[in-house]
Amino acid sequence: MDITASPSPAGHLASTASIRPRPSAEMLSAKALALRASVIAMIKRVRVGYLLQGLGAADIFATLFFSELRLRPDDPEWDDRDRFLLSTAHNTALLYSTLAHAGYFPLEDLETYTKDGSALEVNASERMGRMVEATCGSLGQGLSVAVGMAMALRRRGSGARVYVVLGDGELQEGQVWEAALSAGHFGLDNLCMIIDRNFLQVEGHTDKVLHLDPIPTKFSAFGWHAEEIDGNDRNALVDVFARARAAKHKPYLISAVTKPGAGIPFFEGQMSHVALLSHEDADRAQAYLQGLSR
Ligand SMILES: Cc1ncc(C[n+]2csc(CCOP(=O)(O)OP(=O)(O)O)c2C)c(N)n1
Repeated sequence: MDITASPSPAGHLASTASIRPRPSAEMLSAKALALRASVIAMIKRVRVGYLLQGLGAADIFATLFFSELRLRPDDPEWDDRDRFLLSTAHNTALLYSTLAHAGYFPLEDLETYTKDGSALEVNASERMGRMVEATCGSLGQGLSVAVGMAMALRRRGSGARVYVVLGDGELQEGQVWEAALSAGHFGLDNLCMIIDRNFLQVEGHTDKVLHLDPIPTKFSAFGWHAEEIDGNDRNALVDVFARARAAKHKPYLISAVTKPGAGIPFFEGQMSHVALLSHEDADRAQAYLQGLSR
């Protein structure tokens, strides 16, 4: 699991991660299924929340946390851990499910989601401890934090990498583009940004609010490696993270096109930023997932 790093001749960090075998498709499929089941159980309890985004981004989170990120859940403060930031901070049914399934805290704690006194707030905050590297949620700030972390890690010769997930609507914040310019300028090849490209924001479809395409072309022009992939295709995600890890001299942008509600056919394609989940629909979804896990 450990990584070491040494400066490359070009002065950029070459992170020589210990070679890890490709994760099995079955393992990642089981993790994604488990995350979706936890998201539904959590939103079922509170009846309303970030259900569609949680299901939509489950394959990204499964691939990141169970294949890509170098972490030590039993030692969250490990200096050379990869840093993970959820810039929108609100997709927390999914984030907390992922952290619990990764072993950061007991699965039973998910039952305290949004309850008074629980650290599992609707918006993730540093009250969670190191699992939440920075309190984000004022949209547009996460990439700036990630750029600062990537620069600091590079300066001290760490091979750790920084991963930041942004919502696509978040790209409408000007601060994102200032940070993108800096990351390109400083050639931060230890930085990987994933856009959850679900075309969904509070006011409706992103194209109706402020047209965003072509996202990769825009980031390429800012000095990034950039590509768009199917964010619900775990094989494609494993591959793109490998390309990002190997890429040099530029930060890496992955526009991951996801389906809101992915994995539950009767939710897929619904476009509600905060979804109401009836007990009947929750039961149906749970029965559907149980059928898949048999
Ligand atoms: C600066 C700022 N403005 C407004 C909000 C309120 N807000 C929370 S989530 C959200 C929409 C975000 O859309 P997107 O990034 O696409 O996330 P998704 O809907 O896909 O989860 C808004 C406007 C905020 N948190 N911060």
